[in-house]
Amino acid sequence: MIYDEVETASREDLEDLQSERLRETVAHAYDHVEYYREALDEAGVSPDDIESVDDISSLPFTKKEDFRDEYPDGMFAVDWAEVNRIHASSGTTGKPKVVAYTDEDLGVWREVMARSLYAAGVREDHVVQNAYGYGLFTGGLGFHDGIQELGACVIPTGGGNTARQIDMLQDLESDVLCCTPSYCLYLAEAAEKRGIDVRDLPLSTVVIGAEPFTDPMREEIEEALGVTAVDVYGLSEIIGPGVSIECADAQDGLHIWEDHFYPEVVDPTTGEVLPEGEEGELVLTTLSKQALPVLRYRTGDMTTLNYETCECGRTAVRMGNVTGRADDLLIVRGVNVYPSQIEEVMLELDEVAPHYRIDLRREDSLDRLELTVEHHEEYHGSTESLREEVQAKLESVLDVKPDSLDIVPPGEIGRTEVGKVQRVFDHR
Ligand code: DLL
Repeated sequence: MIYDEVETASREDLEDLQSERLRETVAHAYDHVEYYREALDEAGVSPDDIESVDDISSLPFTKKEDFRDEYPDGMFAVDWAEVNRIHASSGTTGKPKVVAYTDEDLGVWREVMARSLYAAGVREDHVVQNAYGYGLFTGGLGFHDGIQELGACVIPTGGGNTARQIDMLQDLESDVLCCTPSYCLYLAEAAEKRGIDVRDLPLSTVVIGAEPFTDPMREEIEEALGVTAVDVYGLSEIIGPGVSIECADAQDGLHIWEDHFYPEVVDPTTGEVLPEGEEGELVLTTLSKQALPVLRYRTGDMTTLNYETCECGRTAVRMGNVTGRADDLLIVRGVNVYPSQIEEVMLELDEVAPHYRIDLRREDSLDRLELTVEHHEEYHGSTESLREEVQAKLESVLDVKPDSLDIVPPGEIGRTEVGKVQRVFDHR
């Protein structure tokens, strides 16, 4: 079942639409954003050179730093009088990235969010609890508008206040919960402490995103809450949530709404465009944004693209689940380690809970990799033998041996009730 027929458009029709919109977007950016005028002039590209999406690789990339350098409104392509809403993404250092929407942009966002929720299985008669944070973060209001556009009922709980979230799930019998993957686990745990098993509640779907997670983590969530967990992806610079989502039918890659966002996958080091199926950094170009057109944005997120028609019938290209970012890479004593590798190992073991932290330190000019992981509530065996088991598994996957591995009791590792979870702490 499809929300909008564009989701099943032929590649030819889609590319015609994308080409027309790309031409408009490049001209709009060139005419109204000094940053783009200079970047295009420097690259020797005129908007008139862009005839179709095949010409996109001649355009320069936009990077995170460009947003910071142009803080707060240097990337805006419309006057403030036309700006209807502002969001901002905080980041860990420096100024936030401020993003703007015209009334028309907000309409597109509502539309792609409604489309996304529909693909996830949400229908008009559903009660949808929205536990993404409201405010400058795009999660709360992005979901809120989409749920309403679809005609479902939104419960705007926002982030945190877990006791009330659980009451609402129980008393209002929410069908769908929208929140980060880490919060799903936190909620299940908090409910259990109150003697409530979320699996017994009517909740059937969670729409999870805003943080990377691996397949074993998703299985853990589906099991703990007794739900289907659908992966939703997006970023503030492009629009917010709603760039892509898995369909509940196949759960096999996230459909990118290509009539509004043009994807490419590039080699993160050279910037060279990679062939279909190869893993690289996702680069996105907005095709309809008015307040903030963005050309070839280096998202930092690692994924693949698959143009095969999905078994759900949608032709919209699918991106792979994002398990990490290009800059997640940890270099420990010269060896590459990705946090997702560690997560996969930890979650493969039944005795281990899905809560872990990674600490990196430097001692006597040597890197130290320290891991802490909780054992499951039901695990009553010896900590030492479990430690040996986890260590052996980690060593078979990682090219570097962790310097310490602590197995701690359930609840020892700090939980994130609001916002995005942090699992890696680099003290070097
Ligand atoms: O996190 C938008 C969002 C809200 C997406 C709610 C999904 C649900 P930002 O705060 O700008 O926007 O962060 C964007 O978060 O570049 C990815 O690194 C990461 N991210 C978002 N969704 C996923 C996902 C929102 N499904 C950054 N899987 C992105 C993995 C994700 N990482």
